[in-house]
Amino acid sequence: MGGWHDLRIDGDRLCQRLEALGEIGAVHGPNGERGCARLALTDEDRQGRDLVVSWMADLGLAISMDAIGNVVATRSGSDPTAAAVMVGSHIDTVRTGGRFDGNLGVLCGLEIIETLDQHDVVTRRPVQVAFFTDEEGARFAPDMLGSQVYVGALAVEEALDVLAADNGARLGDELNRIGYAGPTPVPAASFPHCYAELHIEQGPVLEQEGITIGVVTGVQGISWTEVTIVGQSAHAGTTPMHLRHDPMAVAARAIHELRLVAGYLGAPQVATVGSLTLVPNLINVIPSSVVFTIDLRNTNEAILEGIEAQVFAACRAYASDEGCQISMRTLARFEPVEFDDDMIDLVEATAQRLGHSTRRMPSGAGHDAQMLARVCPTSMVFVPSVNGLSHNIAEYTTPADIEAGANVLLQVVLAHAFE
Ligand code: HGY
Ligand code: MN
Ligand code: MN
Repeated sequence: MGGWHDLRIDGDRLCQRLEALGEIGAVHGPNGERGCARLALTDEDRQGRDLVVSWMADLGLAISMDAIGNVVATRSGSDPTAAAVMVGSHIDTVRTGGRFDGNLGVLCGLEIIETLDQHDVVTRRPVQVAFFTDEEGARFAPDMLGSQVYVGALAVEEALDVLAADNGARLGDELNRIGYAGPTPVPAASFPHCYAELHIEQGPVLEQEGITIGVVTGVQGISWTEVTIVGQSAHAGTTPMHLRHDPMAVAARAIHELRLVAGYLGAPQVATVGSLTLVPNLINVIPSSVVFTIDLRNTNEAILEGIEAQVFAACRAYASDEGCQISMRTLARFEPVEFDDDMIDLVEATAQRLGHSTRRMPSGAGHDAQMLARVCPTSMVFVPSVNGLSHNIAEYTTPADIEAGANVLLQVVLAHAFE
C-alpha cells in the first residue's frame, strides 16, 4: 500500500511521556507497583494538565480550554474548514489509579501528531488531541463530566455546582483555583468529524484470550447511586438488639442482596459498593447514619433497570424493618452505548492489517468516547491490562501492546484525515 499506511509511531517516545506524566502524583507500592493519584481538579491534576499543555505547546498546536476545563489541541490540516479527526481521553485518575488509564489515549494523540510532524505529513482535516475534565467522577460525580458538558449532555452550570466527595469543594471553585476555567464556550460550537480513543481494557479478557487489540463495540450502561440510611445512635453495650435502629444492619443486608442479585443474573451484570461511611464510626457506638454507594452496570438496559428496582426496593424494605429512614441520590445514570459500525469495522480491519489479533468487545468501564458517540462516529481501541488490573496502582500494560495500540490509532486517524 505504501505512503501513510506504513507510518508508525515512536513507541519509546510515547512510553517516556507516560513515565514523565506518571511521576506527577506518583504512588509507589510495596512490591514495586507505580501508580498515580491525580484526582480531578486537585493540585496534582493541575500539574499533570500543565505538563500535557506544555507538550501541546511544544508541538505548536492551537490550544483551546473551555469553561469546564476540557483542553483541545489542534494540528492544522490543508482545509481549515474541514471538521477535525479527534483522539483523546482523560488525565485525571482515581486515588489508587495507574499510569495508563486515560493517560495512554491522550499521550498517544500527542505521539501521533509528533509522528505526522516528523514525516511532514499534511492531512486535509485538522487532527485534534483532547483531554476531558473529570472523566473518573471519583471526586466529582458523575463520571465523564467534562465530555458530557462538551457534547451538551450536561449543563455547565449544573456541572460547576457539583460538590467534591472528599472535601465538599465546589467544582467551579476548584476549576478556578487550578487555573483551568477556560474561555471557550460549552457545548462545543462544532464537533469532530470522528473520534477514536485508545484505552487500556482495564479487565482480564484480552490477556486471558491472548488477544492484542480489543475492537470496542460500545459501553455498558452505568448506574451510580448514593444511599443514606439514618438510624438511632446508641450505646453498643446497653442497647438490646430488638430495640435498635441500626443503619449498618440495613446497609449490610442491602449489600448482601446486591451480591446475590448480581450473582443470580450472571455476566455481564456487575455490582459494587466501593464507598461506605459510618457516623460516628466508633467501636462502641451504634451508628447514627451510614452512607454508601452502589455501582451497577450491564450491557442490557432492561436488565439494568430491573436490578436497580430490585435492589432499591430491598434497601427500602430493610430500612423499614429496622425503623430507619432511607434516601437515595442518583450520582450517574447512562444507558448502554453502541459505537459506529464503520468506525468499529475500521479499527478491526486496521488492527488486522497491522498483523494483530483482535476481538470485538463492549467496554465494562465508562469512557469519554461514550459521550463523543452522541455527536460523531466513534470507536475505541483496547490494549491488554496485565492481570486485568486497573483502578489499582499495579495497573500495567506492556510497551509492545502500547505500541501496537498506538499504531492502530495512528492508522485509524489517517484513514479519516485525508478524506
Ligand atoms: O467508572 C468508570 O467506568 C470510569 O473509570 N470512569
Ligand atoms: Mn479511563
Ligand atoms: Mn478510570
